[in-house]
Amino acid sequence: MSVVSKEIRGNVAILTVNNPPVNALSHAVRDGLLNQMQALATDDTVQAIVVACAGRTFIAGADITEFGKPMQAPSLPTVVDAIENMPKPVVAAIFGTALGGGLEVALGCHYRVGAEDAKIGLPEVKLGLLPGAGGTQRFPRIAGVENALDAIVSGRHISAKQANSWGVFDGLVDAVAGGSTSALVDAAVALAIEKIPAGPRPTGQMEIDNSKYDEAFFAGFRKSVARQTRGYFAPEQCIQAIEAASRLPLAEGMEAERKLFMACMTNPQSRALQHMFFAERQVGRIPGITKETPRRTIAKVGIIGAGTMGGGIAMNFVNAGIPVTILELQEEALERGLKVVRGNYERSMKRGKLTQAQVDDRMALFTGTLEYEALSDCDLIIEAVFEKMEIKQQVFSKLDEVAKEGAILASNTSYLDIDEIASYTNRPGDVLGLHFFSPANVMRLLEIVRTSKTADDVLATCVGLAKQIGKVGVVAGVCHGFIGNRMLARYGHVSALAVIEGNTPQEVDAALFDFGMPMGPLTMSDMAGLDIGYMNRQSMGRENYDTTAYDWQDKIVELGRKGLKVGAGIYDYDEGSRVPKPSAEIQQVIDGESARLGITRAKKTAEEIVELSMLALVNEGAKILGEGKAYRASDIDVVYANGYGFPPYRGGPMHYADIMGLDVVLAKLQALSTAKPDMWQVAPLIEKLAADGKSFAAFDRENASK
Ligand code: 3H9
Repeated sequence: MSVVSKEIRGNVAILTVNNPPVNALSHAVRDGLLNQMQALATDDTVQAIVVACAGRTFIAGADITEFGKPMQAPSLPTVVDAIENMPKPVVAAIFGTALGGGLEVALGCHYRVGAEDAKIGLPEVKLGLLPGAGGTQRFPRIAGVENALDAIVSGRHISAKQANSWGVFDGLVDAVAGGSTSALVDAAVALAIEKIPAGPRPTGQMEIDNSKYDEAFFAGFRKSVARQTRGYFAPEQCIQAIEAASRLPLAEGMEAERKLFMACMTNPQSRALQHMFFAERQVGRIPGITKETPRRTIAKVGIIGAGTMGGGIAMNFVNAGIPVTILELQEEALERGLKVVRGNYERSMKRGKLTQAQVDDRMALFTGTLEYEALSDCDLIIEAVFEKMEIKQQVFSKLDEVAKEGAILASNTSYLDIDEIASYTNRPGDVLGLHFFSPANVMRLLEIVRTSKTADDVLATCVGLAKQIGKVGVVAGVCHGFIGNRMLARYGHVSALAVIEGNTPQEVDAALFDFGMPMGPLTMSDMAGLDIGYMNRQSMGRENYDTTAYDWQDKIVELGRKGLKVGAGIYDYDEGSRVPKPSAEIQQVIDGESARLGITRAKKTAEEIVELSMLALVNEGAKILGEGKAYRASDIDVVYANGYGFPPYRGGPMHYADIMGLDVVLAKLQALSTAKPDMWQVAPLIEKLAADGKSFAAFDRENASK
């Protein structure tokens, strides 16, 4: 079957795009659409046209794999213009997701019919782009400037019902939900026939009443999104393009859009964001796991521990409709935990995200228990108890007694050896780590930690489950801190040392905040609680870590300043406030410690702090990769962007290193290693890749083809 086929029904031609998996607008599709349109323009037997799609969705956008390669004509704007300029009505039949260039094609059509469960969107901004085939010009004309700003600057998916209320659709039909689209196509054909007398209604010729869209209006909008768009290049270009739409006729607006689109396309952010897009889709590919690998059914989940973590983890499953039994040892703790969960849902309700009935339905999926035996019918049991091996040992020995055969037993540990945890059961193949990030109901990252004995079907099940509960699940091997926290330790080391060697905490934090991190590392330590690192160091023994870097932090904890939770840490906090304020007392502690250690304080520049922090992340990332504890460099990028707030527009630390060039990275690491050999042992993988003139991306590609 051709990528764009034609069926004639009476005097209506139905063009069907068939380019699995998502009908992306590859060269063949653009060419096919244009050729068919050109032929139909002069075909007197056809008086109206329907644009439909085969498979699981309407066109989901331009073909991202073609970006960065020379464009093969026809361009998408040419195709969309050709559709809009057709002398006979053209109707789009939309189901699944009409995204990006796909929605632009639909906007080029004169009318649109949608399935009720369809979604539309212009998500280009998430790829560092703007809708470049007229989307910024046509969408405001049809949906209004406010709605266009909302949709294009956020890139979010919009339900057909909402889009219908904005005037995007001319009719909705019943949900398709993976079934047949024949009723949708029938409705589109009927509308096409109905519109023959009226003829085309080009979106581009619709007028925008721009009296209220003055500079102040756009300035107000910019301010309203400033926090979410900080550091990103594309959102501002999107706003300027929509501003152009509100002031200029289509042809001139299209010119403005093209210039802004090219500025985005050539900005490094777009390459980084496209890298993230594909990286997130790679994480599910696990060597040795195929479609044929059996999966276990997860119909009921048990959670041990109703603290913040346990409750948050439980919410993920309940939100996906999976009932949860949550175990605590004390009635009081159980009640407290369930109250926190209810409170979270009620806050969502207040923000209009859930109805009372939905809150009640979700709470009904929770069962609280004080007895391990109540977990005996669970298909997956996750423990989220205190981080101590003896406690984990007790929990897993007990689970081994009560869990049914075939149940998956998971630990949410952040650091502990899961091989050892598994050894406390008689079924180590059923054991793995499911490391959620706090707050567990919000953070997208899930590290799926495979032990030396985890069975393939257990791993495959959990990889699928991650997607089902809306997480991005990255598989890691067992090592101290797995991927994310192992790298975080090196990053924290750099910032702790920078402070004792001469910078103030706020200088270190500002450098990394300005780089794009949501907060600096020292603010983050205050937030997480300084006592965690303190206890960890106490258990390690002074000979096993860099005391110079951390003694000042230990002093702070010993002053009773454990961080935000007690209103004082590295920073001061006003009563009830989460805003860190520089502390004169702490600066004295730091200066005193520097003097005690005989350090002559000298400031590093913000650039130096950022560079050292990145080198620390990359060097550790490369060790993790070289040891096979991560499958891909891009998996590491996904971990850092989704679990630690690394700015996605920089593509993750490994992509960042590729952009620097691994030869440059190696030279810098070697210099650091000469000065501080203990801290900066160069990762052998960086030495090897740099010697071969290769990048981490090349390493990933080579491994994928093995
Ligand atoms: C654009 O349109 C620019 C224009 O404005 C201007 C031009 C001048 N291209 O996500 P999934 C692949 S920018 C190529 O796992 P789901 C994907 O890599 C584009 N490939 O499925 C994966 O491949 P594989 C604006 C694409 O059901 C497979 O399809 N559009 C594209 O969870 C399945 O994907 C977007 O940004 C693409 N456009 O979600 C939409 N899209 O199996 C991007 C997907 O080999 N796409 N693939 O790993 C999505 O958001 C989701 O894929 C979608 C389906 C919601 C459609």
